[in-house]
Amino acid sequence: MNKKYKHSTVYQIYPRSFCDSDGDGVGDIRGIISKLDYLRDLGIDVIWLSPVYKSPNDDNGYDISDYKDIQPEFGTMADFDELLAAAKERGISIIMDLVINHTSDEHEWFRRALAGEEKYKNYYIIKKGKNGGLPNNWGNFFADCPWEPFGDPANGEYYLHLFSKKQPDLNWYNPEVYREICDIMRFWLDKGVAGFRCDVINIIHKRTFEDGKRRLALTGKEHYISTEGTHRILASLRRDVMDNYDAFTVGETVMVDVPMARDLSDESRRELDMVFAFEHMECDQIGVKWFKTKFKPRKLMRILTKWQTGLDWNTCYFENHDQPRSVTRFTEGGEYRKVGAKMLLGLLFSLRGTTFVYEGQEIGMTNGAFGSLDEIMDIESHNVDKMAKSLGIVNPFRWRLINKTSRDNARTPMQWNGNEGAGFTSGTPWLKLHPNYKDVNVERDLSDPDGVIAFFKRMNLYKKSSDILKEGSFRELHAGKYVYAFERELSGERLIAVCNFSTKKSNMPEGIEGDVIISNYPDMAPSLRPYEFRLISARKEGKL
Ligand code: ISL
Repeated sequence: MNKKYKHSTVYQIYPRSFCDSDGDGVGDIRGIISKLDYLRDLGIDVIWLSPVYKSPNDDNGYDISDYKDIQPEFGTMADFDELLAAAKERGISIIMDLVINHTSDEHEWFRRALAGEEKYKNYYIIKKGKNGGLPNNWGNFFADCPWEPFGDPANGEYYLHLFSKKQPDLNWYNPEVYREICDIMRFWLDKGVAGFRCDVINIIHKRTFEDGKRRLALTGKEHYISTEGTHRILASLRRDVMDNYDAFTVGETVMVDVPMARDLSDESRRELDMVFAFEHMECDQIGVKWFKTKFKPRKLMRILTKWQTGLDWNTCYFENHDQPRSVTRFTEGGEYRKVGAKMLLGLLFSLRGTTFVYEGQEIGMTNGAFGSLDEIMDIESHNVDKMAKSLGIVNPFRWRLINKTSRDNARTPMQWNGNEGAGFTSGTPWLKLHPNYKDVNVERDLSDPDGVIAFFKRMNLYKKSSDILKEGSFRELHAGKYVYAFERELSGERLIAVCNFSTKKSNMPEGIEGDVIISNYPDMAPSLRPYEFRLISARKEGKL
């Protein structure tokens, strides 16, 4: 584990939606530079920058056409260098998004492959169809078919794309691909970036291309989730590249269980520093991620406890650019939005692990307010609509499904102030602003001593100053229908976090005594109020 970043607070920026400096409706690098003081004041140590590389934007930058250039709508390489330097001046490091499972089909490698250059054909996974059909029966992450004819369909060749058809998967069996990626990583590390968030990193190596076991979604996944091949590649990348820069890596690892996550981040294996697991993000879904069901707090508590006790070190996060907003998912929102957002932040900062927050979470931004699919830009949502339609699901139902789960819920422009454009842009935003920006915005929240940001800062500062929160062990004390309580302990000193996931009052679990150090209510009461959070310094003699 890279100790330098272990206790950092990491803030994810989705550049398209963060701040637009030139009025084209799309966030950009100069916009980010203009907000660095704000991030420093929040106590942010590291920025995770979602992709800013050149891209045709089929998947908002996760389809890269040039890994060593900047997307023109985000600015120039000079802007990027300035951002890096300006962040450094403020003590903020930057990690880049490393997307190496696939490139864009507009990347030069894929173009040259299509033009018939064998060398580049071997950069991708191109297979002959079987018996007049597809090469295998695999599923696709974006509700599509993962095989697309490669060049002239008459040739009967297909390329694999586990995401959009404009995102062909790279062939990690080819040592040339490995060398190219090492070169790209060195390019950014030489500039001074601190490391990488590695996109879907545990699926890069496919063990075989045989048919998979039939499933509702992602048939074939057993052939590529966390394979030994991926472990080998990660260990090599660490040895050949990361170690020379003391770089930090956090892997986005999909569909991992605790043992898999442990193997990917275990210190002795020297692969990734830490991983993002998803089980807690699935606590309100039935099977496939596109079917959300009613949130049951106890399920979230069980999963959190399982991971807190199962791994020595976790990434703690409730939001990112792929997930609906936590305050909408895990609280009733509305009149409880502010107190609920604070409760979730209190919980997040009290867990053992590195804290990751997503832009807007610090003011309790909510899911977008979209009226129909026309207002949604995300390719995944459009594919889900097509798939649901082909299954005969009629429209009010399709829309209900998509509206709840769309990744665009997290991608609405950042709400900086109550002026037209929300301080995000002077032009027309690329994605519909949430109309609640007049109430929910940074300027207004900052001017409120009881605002979400003020609470964020308190928790963030407290965690940085508390060895118990930083290094203490984790023990669940109570996981009821609504109330979650756990203890963090270090050398006999104990802190207890208590959360009420209800709009109603709840009793404090028995046996918890001590002084409240931080709470999201201004005063004390015998029972827990709606969405109340308390961080308690436990009396040493207290029985638990
Ligand atoms: O979106 C998801 C959950 O709703 C995930 O299934 C997601 O597709 C998966 O976690 C992979 O995400 C990453 O790779 C994708 C990209 O679209 C996502 O934005 C990125 O975070 C392909 O590069």
